Amino acid sequence: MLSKFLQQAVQGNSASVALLVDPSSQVEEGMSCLVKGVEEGWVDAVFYGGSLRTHSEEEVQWNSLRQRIQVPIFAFPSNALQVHPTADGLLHLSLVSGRNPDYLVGRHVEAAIYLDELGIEIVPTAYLLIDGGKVSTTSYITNTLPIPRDKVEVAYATALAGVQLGMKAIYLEAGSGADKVVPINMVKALSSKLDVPIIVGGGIRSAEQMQALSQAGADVLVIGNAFEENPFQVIDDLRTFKCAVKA
Ligand code: 1GP
Repeated sequence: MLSKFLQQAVQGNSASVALLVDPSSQVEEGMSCLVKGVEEGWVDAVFYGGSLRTHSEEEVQWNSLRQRIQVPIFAFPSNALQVHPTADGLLHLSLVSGRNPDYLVGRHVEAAIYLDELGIEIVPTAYLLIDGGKVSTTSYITNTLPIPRDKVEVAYATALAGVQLGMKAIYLEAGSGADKVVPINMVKALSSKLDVPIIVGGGIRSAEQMQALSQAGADVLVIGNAFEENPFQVIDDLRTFKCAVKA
């Protein structure tokens, strides 16, 4: 289901949108907005995951998502051992922008047999952390440096290496709650040269940013913090973004 979702995203006129639900946060407040966003066609998928797991009622949260929304829920975990058994697919992230073996392959070894037993669809994904204007949780936790914003060639070579190693998607990550989204010229450069779906996330807070990233060639936009903070505003922005494309 995940590769089909990505394939459809590539074929669409504009970027698909995934809302990121972090297990460490209470989603209940935004749930009705999420349901509305899905029903009205503004939200195409849910990505589920985060760097920390502190929510004791995670199973309740997962079941509630499952019952109330009709779009796929894909696992987007910092550790694949955290994948929910009924997830519709796994973005299996390898942090190729960093040089920390744990996040390049170590965690993957630990989770390999578990994932095999789950039988979940896995999409190997090159995860590139790009400087989003402040130190991100990912950078801190993984002890890796993001790619500087002006190093488009470095980002391209990194993503290309991922593709050459067999990865089926690229995730350009400015970091959760980033001050600045991934640079538009970087998205443009990578999307024009690489033949794999490009997922972009981190700091997306407005319809204008969605529009600009989509026009630059992003296939999937991931929105987390903004939705947690003001779900009504995000649904409005998604409506603006998606309606502008249709017009
Ligand atoms: C984080 O890219 C996602 O992994 C989403 O970022 O929370 O800033 O929207 P935000």
